[in-house]
Amino acid sequence: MKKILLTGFDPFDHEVTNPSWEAVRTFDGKVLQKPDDPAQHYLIVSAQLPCEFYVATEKLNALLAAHQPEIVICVGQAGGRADISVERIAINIDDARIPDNAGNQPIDEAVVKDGPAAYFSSLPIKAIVHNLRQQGMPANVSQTAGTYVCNHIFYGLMHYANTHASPKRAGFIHIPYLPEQAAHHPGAPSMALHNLIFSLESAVLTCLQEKLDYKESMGTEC
Ligand code: PCA
Repeated sequence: MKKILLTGFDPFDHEVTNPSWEAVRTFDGKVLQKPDDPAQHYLIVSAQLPCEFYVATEKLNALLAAHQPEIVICVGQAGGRADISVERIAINIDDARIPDNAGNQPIDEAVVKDGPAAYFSSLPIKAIVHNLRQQGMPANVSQTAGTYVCNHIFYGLMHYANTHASPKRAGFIHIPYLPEQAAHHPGAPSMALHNLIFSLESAVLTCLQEKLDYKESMGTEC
């Protein structure tokens, strides 16, 4: 059966949970049908990545080699963001504000030495956002995944996808805090776990359904 790989991260920065893994873990072993061709089945594999530079990429590369997934969506927490943020671009830079869970704090280092400056997501990012909005979920295209472990894994994923036959489609989605995390960050936005799960399933179904992305304005001014 064809496979879809979803990844989430360990908690980091004094949090006791990470919404990305809490949402992604619920998909493990689930089988989805292609919306326009229900005879085609896809098995979802969920994996948890450490919030660590380098080791997370090694672990992801091993998962990609072992499962040869058609589609990969890596998911991470973006504390302070209100929307499901579908990332457009991964950049070849690590610049850590805080040390990762292993104490690494790279500053202005390339993710991949001599790699291209950036890679674009190969997910239908605007179709994902469009469909989420249609279903009542706050969603947006994000123009930056930051310069921490999420951008690092996103760039590593896209580098692998651009140098191997699979995955055909790959990208990154940032999600807000869970309400129980936001309770400790007064004023911070959050999203309930069931809405995060609904949104990720919608994103995966959009990837299965849409061959091309939508041409719809979702850009921003500075
Ligand atoms: N968010 C961090 C790393 C792990 C996570 O869930 C980030 O945005 O880089």
